Amino acid sequence: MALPRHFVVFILQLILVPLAFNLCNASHGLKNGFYRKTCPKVEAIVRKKTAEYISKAPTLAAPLLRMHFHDCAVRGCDASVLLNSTQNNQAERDAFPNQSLRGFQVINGVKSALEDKCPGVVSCADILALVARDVVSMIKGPHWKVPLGRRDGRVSIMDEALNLLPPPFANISSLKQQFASLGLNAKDLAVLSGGHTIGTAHCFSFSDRMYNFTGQGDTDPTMDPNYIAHLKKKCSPTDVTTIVEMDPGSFKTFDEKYYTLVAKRRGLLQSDAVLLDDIETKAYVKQQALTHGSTFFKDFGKSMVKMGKIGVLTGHAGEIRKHCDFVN
Ligand code: HEM
Ligand SMILES: *[C@@H]1O[C@H](CO)[C@@H](O)[C@H](O)[C@H]1NC(C)=O
Ligand SMILES: *[C@@H]1O[C@H](CO)[C@@H](O)[C@H](O)[C@H]1NC(C)=O
Ligand SMILES: *[C@@H]1O[C@H](CO)[C@@H](O)[C@H](O)[C@H]1NC(C)=O
Ligand SMILES: CC(=O)N[C@H]1CO[C@H](CO)[C@@H](O)[C@@H]1O
Repeated sequence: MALPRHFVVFILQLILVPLAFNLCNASHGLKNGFYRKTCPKVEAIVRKKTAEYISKAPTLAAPLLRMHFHDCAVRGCDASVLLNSTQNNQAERDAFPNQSLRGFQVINGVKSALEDKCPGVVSCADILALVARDVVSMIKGPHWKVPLGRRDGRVSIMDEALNLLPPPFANISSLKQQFASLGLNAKDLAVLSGGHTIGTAHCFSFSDRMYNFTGQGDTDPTMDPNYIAHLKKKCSPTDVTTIVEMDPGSFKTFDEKYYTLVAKRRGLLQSDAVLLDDIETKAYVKQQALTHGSTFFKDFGKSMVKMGKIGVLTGHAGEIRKHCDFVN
């Protein structure tokens, strides 16, 4: 007896739709232990190689954390930030906000160590996520589990980095909006800005706050005037080379002091200061300042995992680059 045709179709749908859905899901998700069979020692190799660099040059920790953010904010976490410009294309890393990115040699060093042990297996995008985690934990910050399985993109466009990376003078509404478009909420913004507890900024990233805030030769009224006086001694109005510690005194240590500074109106960038302009981000800053960062480390790991999932390529999308500076 033949089954009615629509019944067969219905049964097939019952079987195929969930199957297709599962396949889709599997190819969209990152997971812990992604390389368990293909490169079981991946995390140990990354950590060892990264430690070699950081022990010689501890200040590389900051730009390596920042590099993962700059990667994820443009085209998702697909290592597009690492691609070199070519004759026909200016890549993200040549955009103005990338001028001060450093540490590309660390990523390439880690990549070649991995290519020795498991050639063609571990993506540059996963390396960026692991290195960012490792450098933070090496300078006394939190440690978190990094879900893996990202693949590398083939496209990198300078203008996208110019348009998508938040400028240091961004106000709170545009910061919230930019983060929201990445799937990150106001709390993530307050938490991830805490990355500015390490590293340095060039004078030009905040000189308008000291010398020409509204174009009238004035200063930013939201900044502690004593701090402005202090910064003016370090930075002349036209200085393009000097760098200043973002968290003076502990810029090489991942701690919670960033929030104490911002709460005291001593956040270095305008984008730090404006966290006090929104109820939610202000509450977070005040709370961490008051409680000596009671939840900051845990929050940071959580928000970094969330950031690390932005727009990832998985499954058969993209490729596993052989060299992080170039598409295959
Ligand atoms: C909220 C929006 C953000 C803005 C507007 C911003 C802007 C900046 C700017 C202008 C600098 C200084 C660059 C220079 O003058 O050399 C900087 C440095 C840095 N940023 Fe951000 N950033 C933001 C978010 C983040 C996030 C989410 C992270 C990581 C979780 C991060 C990590 C860093 C680090 C570690 C440095 C120091 C780099 C070094 O020492 O070379 N930033 N950021
Ligand atoms: C990629 O470009 C950088 C400069 O932006 C250069 O130092 C590096 O050598 C280039 N990479 C390769 C493999 O040519
Ligand atoms: C924030 O900055 C954006 C972009 O520069 C601008 O369009 C907007 O008017 C500003 N908002 C406030 C409240 O100043
Ligand atoms: C201050 O900014 C205004 C407007 O952008 C500009 O015309 C002026 O030349 C600047 N002054 C200084 C001292 O840079
Ligand atoms: C590290 C790096 O590649 N920096 C580049 C950033 O962009 C400027 C141009 O704006 C290049 O000169 C740098 O080489």
